[in-house]
Amino acid sequence: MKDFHITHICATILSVALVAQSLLFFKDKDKDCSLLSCGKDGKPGQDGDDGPMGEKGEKGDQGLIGERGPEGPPGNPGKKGELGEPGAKGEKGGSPASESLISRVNALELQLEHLQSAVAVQLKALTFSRGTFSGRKIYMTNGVFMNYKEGVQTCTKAGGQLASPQNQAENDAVLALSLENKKSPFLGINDFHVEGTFRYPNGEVISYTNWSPSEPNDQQGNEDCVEMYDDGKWNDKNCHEKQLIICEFF
Ligand code: MAN
Ligand code: CA
Ligand code: CA
Repeated sequence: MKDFHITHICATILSVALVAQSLLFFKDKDKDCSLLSCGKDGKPGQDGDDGPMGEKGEKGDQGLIGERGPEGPPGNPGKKGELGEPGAKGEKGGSPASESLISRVNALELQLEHLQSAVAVQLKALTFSRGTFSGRKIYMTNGVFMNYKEGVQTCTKAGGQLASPQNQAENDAVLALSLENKKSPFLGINDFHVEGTFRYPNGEVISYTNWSPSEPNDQQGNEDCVEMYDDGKWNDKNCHEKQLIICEFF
């Protein structure tokens, strides 16, 4: 009887233990707990500390083109360009030195042409109102009347000399200017040194003459200067008279 009782107690303990074990391992299908351990949800916990910094992300897409910036300083001069194609073979000529001289002369000739036309234009403008020209000589007047000595000084001071025509063309140019001014000019000719021998202001004996008939007559022994009549002919005249002053520049 006593053995039976002990056996019954042991059997009961064993069965209780089995039931408890099965309850512990039988999980509620919705919750991560066993039927014995599931209870009511607790209060939410506090926020945890910040986690460690993540890894660097991938490079993003390229941005839009920015606005044009201010102009920069000028750059350094570029490098010398490559050598061009060789030119066609020229005609047989002299030495290389003479060839370069020829091209230089050609360039100078071109410059000379430009210069000549530029001078021609200036001459036209310069002589438009109060001047005429012949060859390289330009004749100008300031319209003032002076005696011979004053006239020589005025023209010399201006960098020229009293008009001294040395050929028909120059005589015509002086005549044209005197007719414009309607006055007879003094010429740069005198016989101060030797009576009857007329010279230019530089002392050279004159090489061209255009005397009026019966001139020079040295009237009253007192005519050592020369004027031009309105037909272009010359007359010896008293140097103290006041005549139109025409200067020549060359
Ligand atoms: C006349 C001529 C000239 C002379 C002048 C002087 O025209 O006799 O030879 O020079 O007078 O005014
Ligand atoms: Ca004289
Ligand atoms: Ca005279």
